[in-house]
Amino acid sequence: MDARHERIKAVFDVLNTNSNGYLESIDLETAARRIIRDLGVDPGSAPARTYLDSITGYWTSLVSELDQNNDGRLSFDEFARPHTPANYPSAVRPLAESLAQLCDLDQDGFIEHTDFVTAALGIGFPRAAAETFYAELDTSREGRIPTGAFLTMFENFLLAETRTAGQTLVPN
Ligand SMILES: [Ca+2]
Ligand SMILES: [Ca+2]
Ligand SMILES: [Ca+2]
Repeated sequence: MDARHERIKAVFDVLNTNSNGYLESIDLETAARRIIRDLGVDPGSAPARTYLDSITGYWTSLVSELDQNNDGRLSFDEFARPHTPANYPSAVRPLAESLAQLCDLDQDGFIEHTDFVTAALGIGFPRAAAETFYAELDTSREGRIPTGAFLTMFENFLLAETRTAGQTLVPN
């Protein structure tokens, strides 16, 4: 497995909270609701609703293109395929943008350290890996990263062929 697929597998494994070998809509929704709760965002607020809608859109897009046996769930091989440069703008970028908006609680254009780590923990990553990931991104050591850098990270994480920020999320 190359570095990119290792990262995608790490995401797949933490999102597959019931460890049944398949990603299902409930896995993504559970993680999304955990992130919203842990960030202390009102679930009825606009950023929370936009984020949940983007999760639904992301899932619908994945399943409609990839669920070849129509069982409503995705194996890792099915899940990994749409994360390509051609599919990213329509299938994945809206999710990245809504997550950035959600995590920028005070809407100042930056994602603060604590909010980034909270979101990473909500997805299901271990704290140590989340902290290392954050330190890789906060190159100016300000304790916050611009949302634009967050979006670049998200794209690189899923698309870069080589090792990139966030490789520490891959378990040894
Ligand atoms: Ca599952
Ligand atoms: Ca399937
Ligand atoms: Ca902020």
